[in-house]
Amino acid sequence: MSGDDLKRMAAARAVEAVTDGMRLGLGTGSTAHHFVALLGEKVRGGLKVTGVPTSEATRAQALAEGIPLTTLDETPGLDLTVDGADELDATLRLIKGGGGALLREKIVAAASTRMIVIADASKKVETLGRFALPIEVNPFGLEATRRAVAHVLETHGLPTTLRLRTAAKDKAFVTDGGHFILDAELGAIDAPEALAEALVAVPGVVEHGLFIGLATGAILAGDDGVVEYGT
Ligand code: ABF
Repeated sequence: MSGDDLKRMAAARAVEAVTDGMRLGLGTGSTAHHFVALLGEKVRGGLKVTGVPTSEATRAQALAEGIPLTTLDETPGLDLTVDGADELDATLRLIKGGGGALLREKIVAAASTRMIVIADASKKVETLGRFALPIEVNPFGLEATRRAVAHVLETHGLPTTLRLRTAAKDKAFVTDGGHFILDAELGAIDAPEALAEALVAVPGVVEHGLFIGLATGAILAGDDGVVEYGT
């Protein structure tokens, strides 16, 4: 099966967990895109849910699917967030942010009772870090922040890379929140909790892609079927 088939399989299993009246966090990325599309079919069939999108891209898709939307101001507590991930380990620690939506994704996940990660099984790793860690930074004082982040990462001895726009390689990628992203090729992150703490202490760092203690479950699709972890 193709990677996209696997993502759709995981998304389809997650839709089965959605029941009438649920207040949902709607994730971002290609796997979450399948979830929102399949959820839209259920909504058009009568399922009653509301959703908080984790990006402008997901907002547009959910609106087109006819999924009723709300905000965390109107609905500060969500029942379930379903979102993708770039990597996850055996204790459901994640790296997210490859799609640039990590800040709203983390805010929405933190407001949810449950967070289920949907992904193809190749995202599961022994140790986080093979995927470059996104670090969302305020554009003000970028180089000073970059130097401070490099100091935090010096144990890894690797610089960060400013993420550029796909369409215009000479311009920095700008998140929905108006921030830049530094990507850190760390290879392996032996102490995710300590790194997360050190990064948020850097003035100018808005958020980072380590999601620790947020995911409560995962649905992973591989060639030998769908495996569910947690709740
Ligand atoms: C999003 O989903 C991002 O945080 C993450 O980068 C992405 C995973 O990508 P995909 O589902 O397209 O594999 O939540």
